Amino acid sequence: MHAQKKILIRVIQIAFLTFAVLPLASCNRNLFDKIKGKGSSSEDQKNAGTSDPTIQDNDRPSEELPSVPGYYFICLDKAPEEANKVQIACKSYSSERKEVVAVGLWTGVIEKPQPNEELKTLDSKTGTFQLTYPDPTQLARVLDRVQISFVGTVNEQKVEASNYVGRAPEGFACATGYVLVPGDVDYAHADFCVMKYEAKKDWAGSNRALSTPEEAPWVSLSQVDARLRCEAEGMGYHLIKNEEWMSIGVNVASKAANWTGNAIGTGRLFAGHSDQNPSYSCPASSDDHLGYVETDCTARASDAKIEQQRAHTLSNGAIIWDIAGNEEESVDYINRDDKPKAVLSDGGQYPTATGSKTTPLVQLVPNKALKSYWVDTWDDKQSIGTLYTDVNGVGGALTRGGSSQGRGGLFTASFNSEPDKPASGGFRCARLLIP
Ligand SMILES: [Ca+2]
Ligand SMILES: [Ca+2]
Repeated sequence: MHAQKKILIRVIQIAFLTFAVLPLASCNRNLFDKIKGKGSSSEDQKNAGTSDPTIQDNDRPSEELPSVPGYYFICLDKAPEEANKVQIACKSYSSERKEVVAVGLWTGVIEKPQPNEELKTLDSKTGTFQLTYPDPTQLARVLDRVQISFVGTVNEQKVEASNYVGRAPEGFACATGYVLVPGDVDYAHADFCVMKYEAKKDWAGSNRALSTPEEAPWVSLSQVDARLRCEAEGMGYHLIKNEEWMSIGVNVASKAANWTGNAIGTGRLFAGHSDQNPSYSCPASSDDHLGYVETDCTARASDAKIEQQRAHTLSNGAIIWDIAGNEEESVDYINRDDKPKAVLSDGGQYPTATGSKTTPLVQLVPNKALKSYWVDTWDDKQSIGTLYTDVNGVGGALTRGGSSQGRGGLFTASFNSEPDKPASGGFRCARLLIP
């Protein structure tokens, strides 16, 4: 058996050496080293100004993400179903970051072999691999040591490429005001940075979109203008995409600490400030423990309605504010003519909604088939949020999350805004870590 393993690894190594594009392989780490450089270290965060909480102009990230012409691949590790196994799933993208279908041979090796490591190809069509470790404690950062190569065709073009690691390196810190979100193999498929708070206008006159706890959210920008404000922040910055929103959502919902009963599915998922008390949106607090407002915008540590908690915790420990309530938020997604259908007489509950060809329901809310912890009958009773769609041909710009007025829940979705007209809520910017 042991000899067979050795032979298998040798075969994979030969395949790799035959097809790999080694310069691209070393590109991964250079890329992240470069990203780590500016606006991300704790030193930078200290220098960001203690007296003035706004981000200074010279803190604007100046590094440029390398452009990769043609096609590339991003690989992520999946949460293991068994403690000593990790699966790695790769997706192929065009340089415009559009997902594309790759047809060909995927091969994988472990860069720094360890005793008893085995990289098994589960599906060479989709680029899915599995590693088995006798000792689960060896699993940490395994993705960094895996190199996967691809030779085949994408859109009928011959392609040879290696993978980008979709996980940020250990110790990576996002720019001031942003938090790191673990990518999800079913959605964003790579780690990314996102504003910790709803975007705030820089009243000092720069017109920049800032992520600070102070001030009320910047509202009433159209989706088009929100997109421009985010892109003006620098290379890689953009209005949050729906798949990034979903990556946050499935991560938050999978954490017991975000449920009022402190167990997944027990009680309610924190619904944010959405009870009309007060009946307007509020600034956040620099103290993550003060996640409640009542009567006015004074930040409080508790509330009779425990589900009104505004601060959600991600699996990496990062805290993100107001994703479920306060102001609904524009995301970079439009579906005007083929909307999913909500049963409005049922309050837009997800279990009675139906997806469309363009927007399957799973793009708005997870299901059991996708995430084993999910229960498909969950609805507003669990405060997961609700769906609002108008007739086709009207609006179509997607907003997510509830507002101080109601519809609380981080999976709340509405397709009613016109892309170029002022949206009723605010917005949030995100940043790609990889091209
Ligand atoms: Ca309240
Ligand atoms: Ca919000």
